[in-house]
Amino acid sequence: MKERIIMIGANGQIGSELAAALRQKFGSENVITSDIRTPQTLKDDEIFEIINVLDKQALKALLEKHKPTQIYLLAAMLSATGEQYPQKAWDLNMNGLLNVLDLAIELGIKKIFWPSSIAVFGPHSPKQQTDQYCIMDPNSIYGISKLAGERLCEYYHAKYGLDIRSIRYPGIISWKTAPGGGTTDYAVHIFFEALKHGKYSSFLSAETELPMMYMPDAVRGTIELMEAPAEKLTIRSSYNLAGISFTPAQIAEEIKKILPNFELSYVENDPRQAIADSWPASIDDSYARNDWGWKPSFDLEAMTKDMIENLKTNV
Ligand code: AKB
Repeated sequence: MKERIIMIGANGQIGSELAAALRQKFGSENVITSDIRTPQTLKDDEIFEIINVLDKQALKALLEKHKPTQIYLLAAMLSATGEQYPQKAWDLNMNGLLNVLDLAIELGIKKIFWPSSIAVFGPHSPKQQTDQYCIMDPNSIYGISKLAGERLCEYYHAKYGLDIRSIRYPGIISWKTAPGGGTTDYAVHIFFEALKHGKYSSFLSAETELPMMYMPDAVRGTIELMEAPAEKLTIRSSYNLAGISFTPAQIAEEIKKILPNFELSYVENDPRQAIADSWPASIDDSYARNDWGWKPSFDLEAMTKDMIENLKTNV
C-alpha cells in the first residue's frame, strides 16, 4: 500500500527532522506537515497546512482532504512549560490525542505514531536501568498527561484495533532545530553556548544524570518502530528507548576535549531541577531491542564530536 502521512505539530525539534526523513523515504508528495504556525523555511515541494489539533472540526476536514494512511501526532507541551500552564498542557496533550484517536477510528486511518516520554516515571520508579514495567508515579503535569496518553493508546489498540506505536523519548539532542520548554534542553543549549561564548550556565546540577539520545538515533528508531511488523510488537502503550545517559559535568568534560577553554557553571534553585530529580538516570530498553531490533549508534563521544562539527559548519 502506498503510504500517505500527516504530521501534526511538525515544527518542533523532533518533527522537523523526522519529517525530512519521512519525505526522503516516502516522497515529499506523500508527507504533509502541519502546525499552528507556518515554519520559517518551506521548500517548494513541501506540503504544509496550518492546524490546531484542538480544533476537531478543522482537523477532520484536513484528514478528509489529504486521506492519510498514517498520522504522526507530535503537538505537545513539554515538561518545563507544562508546569507554567498546567491546564493548557493537560488540554493539549490529552484532548489533542483524543481528537486524533477518535477521528482515526471515524475515518478508518489505522496507523498512528504518538510520542511518550521518560517523564512517565516518577520519584518512586527505579533510578538506574528503569524497567518498562515498574512503579510509575509521575509528578509533572507533562508526565501525568503522557502516562494517561499511554493508557489511552493501549486501550484504543485493544478496543478498536488502532495500530498505535509509541516511544518514551529521552531528552533529544540536535543541532538543526532547538528544543522548547523541556527539562533536558540544557544538553542542547550547552553546545550552542560553548561555541558562541565558550561558557554555559546549567540549570541542572553537576551530578544530575538523565537519559538522552542523539537525533539521528531518535529518527531512525521512530521509523524502525513504525516499519516493524505489527505482530512483533508486544508493547502497545509506549516503548522504553535508551541512548546515552550523562550528567552536565560529564558532557562538559566531553566538550572540553574539543573546546579546551569551555567553562561550565551552575544556576541554583531552577524549578527544572525538581522535575529532573523525579526522572530516571538510565533506561532499560530490552523490549525495544527484542521486539524490533533497536540499537542506538551514538555514544557521548561520537555525539559530541558530531554536534560540534555540524554547529561549526552549518549554523
Ligand atoms: C522534556 O524535557 O520535557 C522532554 C522529554 C524528556 O520528554 N525533552
